[in-house]
Amino acid sequence: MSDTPYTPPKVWTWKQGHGGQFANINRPIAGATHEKELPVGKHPLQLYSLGTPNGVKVTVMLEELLALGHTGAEYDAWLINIGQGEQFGSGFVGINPNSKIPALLDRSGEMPIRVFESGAILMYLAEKFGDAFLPTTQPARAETLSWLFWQMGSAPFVGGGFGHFFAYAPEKIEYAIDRYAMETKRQLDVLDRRLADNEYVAGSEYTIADMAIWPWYGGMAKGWQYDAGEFLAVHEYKNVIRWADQIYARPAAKRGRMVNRASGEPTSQLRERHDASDFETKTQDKVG
Ligand SMILES: N[C@@H](CCC(=O)N[C@@H](CS)C(=O)NCC(=O)O)C(=O)O
Repeated sequence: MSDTPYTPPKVWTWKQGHGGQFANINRPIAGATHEKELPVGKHPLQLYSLGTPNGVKVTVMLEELLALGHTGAEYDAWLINIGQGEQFGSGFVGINPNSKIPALLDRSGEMPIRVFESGAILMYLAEKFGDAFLPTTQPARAETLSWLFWQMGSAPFVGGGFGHFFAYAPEKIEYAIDRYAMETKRQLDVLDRRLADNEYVAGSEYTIADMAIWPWYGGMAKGWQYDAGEFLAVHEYKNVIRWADQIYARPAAKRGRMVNRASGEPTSQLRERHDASDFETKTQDKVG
């Protein structure tokens, strides 16, 4: 932190340790920092993740698929501690060269298939299980994919923009907080208007678009993220709150939100999930 205004040098250089709360993980270079194989469990699907909004999208989908009776969606969810740099281990980089959770390895076929980027994982799983939660007719399919991609393009302004400068940056910069609070509220309003006339984001059906959007914008509207509910006056987004509550009432969404969760109420944290019974026996209050 400094009182003198910053003048960018001609060429940017990496000042290690400058990343505030993320100083130990932020780096300008891709690739692995260390050799580490990933563990493999007994199920066809291996998920390497953490219970952040991007991770929760996938665990909600997997739990919903299982609830529908797709036994092929049984999965092992392994915890990747991004604060400790586990996303830079060689095994993880092998399935996601971008070093970010979530990453999925499908071992059900002859050759393992890797999938990274939460939106791609949701589409992959929907297609694998006969277009589950992905409407097959138009315009519902186009709406689902439009809103799914809207989420993927928009949420970085919320997380990397608003959340970062409001909650994590080493100093509070009014310009940055202002810019991203404005954009976050605009996005919440986009969603609120859509949900005024539609039960779910893509229309009358619950889809992978809801699963992608709910952990981010549902979480914001419920005041679960960045302790920013009052600051952003989230009570204004009544339709988003109605929809968020409706999804949270789904047992599979509740379970999905617990998987790979490493903070909050111990009863809500199932750090790793290797069996459906783990929800009853392995939450942090029971094993911690
Ligand atoms: N667009 C990616 C974003 C994933 C992402 O940002 N993951 C964060 C956690 S929510 C992460 O792994 N961060 C670790 C890092 O930046 O080193 C997706 O949707 O899968």
